Amino acid sequence: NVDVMKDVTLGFGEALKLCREESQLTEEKMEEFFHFWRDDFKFDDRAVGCAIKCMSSHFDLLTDSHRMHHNNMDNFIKSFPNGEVLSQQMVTLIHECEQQHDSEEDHCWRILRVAECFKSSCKKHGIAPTMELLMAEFVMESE
Ligand code: M21
Repeated sequence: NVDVMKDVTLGFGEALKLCREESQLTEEKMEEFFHFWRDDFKFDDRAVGCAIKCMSSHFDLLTDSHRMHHNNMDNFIKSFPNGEVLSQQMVTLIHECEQQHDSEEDHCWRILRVAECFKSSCKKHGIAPTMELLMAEFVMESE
């Protein structure tokens, strides 16, 4: 399961380059998307939320109201090896986080809060990938 989350993170992270400019996210703030899973990652920069919004739109994962498109998210996760073992759980966790933060009207801030909530839910459920795994795979992919 942590392997599935690793693959989804790296796949999702491929959109970061495309989204830097529109989200005003500097490389020093987030060099690579998988740093999202670091224990010291700070959820204090609105631009990170804007980047996740842009990256989600790139994969067509948002509805017109900038909430998760359940069906598309399910299919996106299933497009990774063994994604079907995690897709429904991830959709549920993200949806629960969306409900907790629904009153935030700014899309970038709300999505940042949802992402933070999602990260802590994943840790609670033992499906967060380890930094070691992510780094190792990232280095392999870029070689
Ligand atoms: C998908 C792999 C790693 C993900 C990190 C960010 C996930 C945050 C999900 C937010 C989706 C958009 C929610 C909109 O309310």
